[in-house]
Amino acid sequence: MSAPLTFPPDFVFGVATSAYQVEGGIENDWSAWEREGRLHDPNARCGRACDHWPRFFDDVGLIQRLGATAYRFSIEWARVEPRRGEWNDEAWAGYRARAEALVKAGIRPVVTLHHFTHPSWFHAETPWHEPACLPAWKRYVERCAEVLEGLGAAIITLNEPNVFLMGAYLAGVMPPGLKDGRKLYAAYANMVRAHVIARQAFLERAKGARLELGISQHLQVFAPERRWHPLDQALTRLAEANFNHAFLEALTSGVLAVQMPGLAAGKTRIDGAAKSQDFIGLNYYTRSHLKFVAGAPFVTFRFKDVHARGLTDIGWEYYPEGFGWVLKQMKRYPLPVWVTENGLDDRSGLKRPRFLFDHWHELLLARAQGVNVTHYLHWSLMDNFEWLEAYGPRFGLYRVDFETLERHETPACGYFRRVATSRTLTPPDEPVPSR
Ligand code: IFM
Repeated sequence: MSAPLTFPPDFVFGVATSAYQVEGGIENDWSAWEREGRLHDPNARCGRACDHWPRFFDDVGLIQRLGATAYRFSIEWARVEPRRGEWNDEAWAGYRARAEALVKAGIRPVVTLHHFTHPSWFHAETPWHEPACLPAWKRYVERCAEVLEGLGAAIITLNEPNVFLMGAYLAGVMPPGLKDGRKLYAAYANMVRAHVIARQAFLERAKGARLELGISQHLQVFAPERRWHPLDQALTRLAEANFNHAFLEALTSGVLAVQMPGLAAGKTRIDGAAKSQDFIGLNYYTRSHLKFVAGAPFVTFRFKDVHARGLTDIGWEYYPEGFGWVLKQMKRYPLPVWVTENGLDDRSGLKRPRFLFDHWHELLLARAQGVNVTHYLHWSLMDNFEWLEAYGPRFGLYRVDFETLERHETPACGYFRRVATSRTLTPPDEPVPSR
């Protein structure tokens, strides 16, 4: 089937970042993690990142130049509540001013409330697996709702809770660095409750006005490493159910069901969780191949260059067809789909135009097949701090020189602008090396 090559007039093109990855100067659980030497390079530090906090108002111009009309950024809880119970009012006012500047520039704020990081006190005093997390979170999100009131911002309550929970509670590679299935399930359920609490806080402030709120879910294509092997096949089905769908199902039916044999299990009805999203926020990057290994502490997976296209620079499979596949999977949820992240690590800066073309083509194809995709937010506006990999990967439409902090257009900026403003998908003329 060939896709219509146009985006509808109300389709939203935008870009995304998260606070810790771009703002700079943040002291939180992740900066402590760095000092413990937990990144791939034990000496790597996030530090001033892109210095986006002071440069935000200039960076709005970068977003405008892309023809983008939505900017997804996050509030850093550690910046606004560095010590438990003490607000930093200047930081709150700073977030309000930044959101207002976007609105003034014709860019809709899409604000994430939790994107992997926490104040330094959080895991010791109110960790996700304890009930105490909920009042702490409630106080924080009620203030977020107050500060953003009246701006028409869309809200992402939680970014990739599935990635956070697996990384922080099973693989032990994100703070608090646990490997504990029982705590994992408790944390999973509390994060669903946290979403419900945030929704309530924003509904109260919306005073009847239309609220658009959801989570950003990381969706991967999973495939068995050995196609014929029943245990690899079973693992693939378990990953789809528990990683891709458990959270989304809970926010649809109200029941959180997790079934990860030998790791974590539970089934709980959570008050208020049913039908608690206004859109499905979807983050898509790649496919992984899973292999059952007896006695392995965690899931064994790898990225394969199945079509000989070359892996992306971070080592992930280049697999745009998977984007179409996950989009079509979303038909089971009766909501519009917002792509809240999609991108690649492109260190040459030359591969992104082709990446955009291939992924937008899949998106239009999925739309033609009945998936109501209404937004596409590219990850990322600019190169930034990539968690365990620190500053090696380059996910930005704009290249950041981390010495001078200057931002430079990559060839993808012109291509993004052309498609976002013409709403017509034509192949890029920008330099495109073979993948
Ligand atoms: O940089 C991350 C982002 O914080 C969450 N989603 C995936 C991106 C690329 O790894």
